[in-house]
Amino acid sequence: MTARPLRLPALAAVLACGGCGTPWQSALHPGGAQAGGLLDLITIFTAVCGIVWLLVMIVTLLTLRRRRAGIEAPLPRDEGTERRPRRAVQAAVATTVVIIAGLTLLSFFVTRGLTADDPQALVVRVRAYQWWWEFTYQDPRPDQAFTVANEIHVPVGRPVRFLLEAPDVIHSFWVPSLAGKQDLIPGRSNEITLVADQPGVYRGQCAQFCGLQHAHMAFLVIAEPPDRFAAWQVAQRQPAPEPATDEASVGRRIFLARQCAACHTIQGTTASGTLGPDLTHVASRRYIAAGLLPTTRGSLAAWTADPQTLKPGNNMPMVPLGSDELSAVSAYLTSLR
Ligand code: HEC
Ligand SMILES: [Cu+2]
Repeated sequence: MTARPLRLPALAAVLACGGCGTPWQSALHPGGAQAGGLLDLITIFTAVCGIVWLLVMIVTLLTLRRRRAGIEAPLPRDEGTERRPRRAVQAAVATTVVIIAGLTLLSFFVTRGLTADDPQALVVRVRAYQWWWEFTYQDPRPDQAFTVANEIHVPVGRPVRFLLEAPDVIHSFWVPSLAGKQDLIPGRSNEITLVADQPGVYRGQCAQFCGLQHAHMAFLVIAEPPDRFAAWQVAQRQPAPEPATDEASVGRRIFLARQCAACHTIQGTTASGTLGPDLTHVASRRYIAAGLLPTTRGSLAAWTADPQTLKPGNNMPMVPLGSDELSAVSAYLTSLR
């Protein structure tokens, strides 16, 4: 990872405040080298093109004024009067070529730096589904790998390589404050690498229309110091905690007996479905259903009771539960920290 942003302050400082609130979600508010490099490109392209536009407008206005004042140049009659406009056109063409070549080279080198491979990188496999994200942290020791959904943690300063897959339709992985977009395409694997230079919460969003709930396909990237990241990793590798109350253990029994377990995995139980998000530590995440609702006992209960009203068309069916059952299941889900 050698992409070092110039950190051009000008445009960024003025425009970034659209993304000032947390979590960050703005290409004008970079939190890492990749997004910084792209912001430099945006700034330089905008400045250069803005200057060119201004010059063209000035020349146009001057020409119109000359016309109106009746001092329009007569049709060129001989070599002498033609020489000046010809020189001007030649100079304009040469400048255009130089500018376009310059911008092309610049964008080539900046974007090439963004994809540089790094053996130190943390590797995370991403699977985008209609309409949620599955993240599997790879590990040389397979028993250390673990899976989460819709929220990832990354260590500040260490590159993270995302291996992008899409089992259903085309999606696009985009965390504007950390990197550019990369599509996830069925039958093909793409990659994107990013580094967060500053701790913070960054919001990502599917950036390729992928069906009814495309707009509800967000995720969070939480960048934290390496020791806190390591602690998070250790906690996520643990199996689900044992229910601490009677109600929660009734909830677990219902969860395992009903269809839930066919679609969801909860490590440490017999639930090992893979059609829906891994719920082993669902209550440790800030949102459920890909950014739709903050994680509270109430929202877990509401979601379980009627996922189709909250997120119409999503792939979780309504599983009929009595109110006591619902209460027990939500108690159990809330205990999955
Ligand atoms: C047919 C498969 C299926 C069944 C059965 C099912 N779910 Fe789901 N569940 C899903 C899918 C798919 C999602 C993701 C929906 C989305 O966000 O688009 C989901 C999401 C969830 C979430 C939110 C997880 C997160 O991290 O966003 C919870 C909680 C949940 N289900 C609980 C349950 C419970 C409890 C039951 C049983 C009463 C159940 N599910 C039954 C497929 C299923
Ligand atoms: Cu999508």
